[in-house]
Amino acid sequence: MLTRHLNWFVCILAAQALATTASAQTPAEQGRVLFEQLCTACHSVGGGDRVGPDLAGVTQRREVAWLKRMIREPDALIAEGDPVVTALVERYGGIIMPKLGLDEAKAEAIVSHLSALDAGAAAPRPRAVVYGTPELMQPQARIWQMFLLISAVIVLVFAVVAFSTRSPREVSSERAYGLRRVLFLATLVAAIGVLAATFPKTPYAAHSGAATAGVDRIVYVAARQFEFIWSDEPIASVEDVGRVPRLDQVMVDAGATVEFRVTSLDVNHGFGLYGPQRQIVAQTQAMPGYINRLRVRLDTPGEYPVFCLEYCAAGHHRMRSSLDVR
Ligand code: HEC
Ligand SMILES: [Cu+2]
Repeated sequence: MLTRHLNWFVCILAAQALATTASAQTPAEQGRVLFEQLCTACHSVGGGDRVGPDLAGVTQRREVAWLKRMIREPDALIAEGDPVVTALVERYGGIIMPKLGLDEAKAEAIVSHLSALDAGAAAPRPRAVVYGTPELMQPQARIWQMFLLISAVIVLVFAVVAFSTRSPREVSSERAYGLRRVLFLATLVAAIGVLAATFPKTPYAAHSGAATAGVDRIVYVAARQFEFIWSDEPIASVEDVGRVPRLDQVMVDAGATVEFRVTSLDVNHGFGLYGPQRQIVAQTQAMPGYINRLRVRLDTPGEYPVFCLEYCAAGHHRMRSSLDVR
């Protein structure tokens, strides 16, 4: 199991490491780009644990030499039985931090970025996202009651039919076929009617071309194992991560129509947007090589959690984010 995880991560992350070309100015700035490209999928700084530990304060709780080794060759540290790493591996569910093929200079750059964050010198930290236990609130409760009601009706119909055929009965096949024809035509008329009534309301017409009429805000979302990256500009590849400014906290005006442009940097993910009462509001797939547009008007102020809706590997349950409507 452990080696399977390891292989998995090494594969994905080796590809990401290859794609990395760091040519930023100061070591801390170079470290920031590397960190966003290679590490934020599993680590936040001050935003809570992800697949790996929250790295806020890590430069204060560990020696620099140890940190650099951990960043460069976590596999060797683990193999040596380093007590700190051994305890961490146990705490983080046996998931082993991958070796990312970084050289000394890059490891040093990342450590200087982390030190700058710990010194409070750099950009404001992303706020910790805290989720309460999801409760079965009003919308779900109503859907559940409706489901029970419809199920009861179906069971009732089956029961009536089953009991009505207990003793043999004469049935005119001509009348039965006649009834069938009537039912078929009635269903057909109803289906065409519903289609005709709702077809003009589909949002797809507005989606054709580059039309953004009626859209107040465009938000780009790039999913990857195991995070959602938000931006006001497109993020199409791992190289864009760290270069294109990220939004740590997405704020949307209540009543605004938002167009999410959703893609993935690795495997398929699901972009599931939930409302303040934890009811699902909208969802689309996040697919590598595609940009899926999702338009939603967000009327109710509150915190809208975002969860990955497609099992995407071992850290899937950690793939959560949120946006604020005010
Ligand atoms: C695939 C997920 C993953 C990625 C990517 C990853 N890490 Fe880790 N990291 C972990 C896990 C999990 C641990 C906990 C130890 C373990 O289980 O191996 C960890 C532990 C650490 C620790 C020790 C934390 C402490 O409290 O002492 C540091 C430092 C660290 N990682 C830095 C980095 C940096 C820097 C990068 C990017 C270059 C990175 N990690 C990329 C998963 C990851
Ligand atoms: Cu997932």
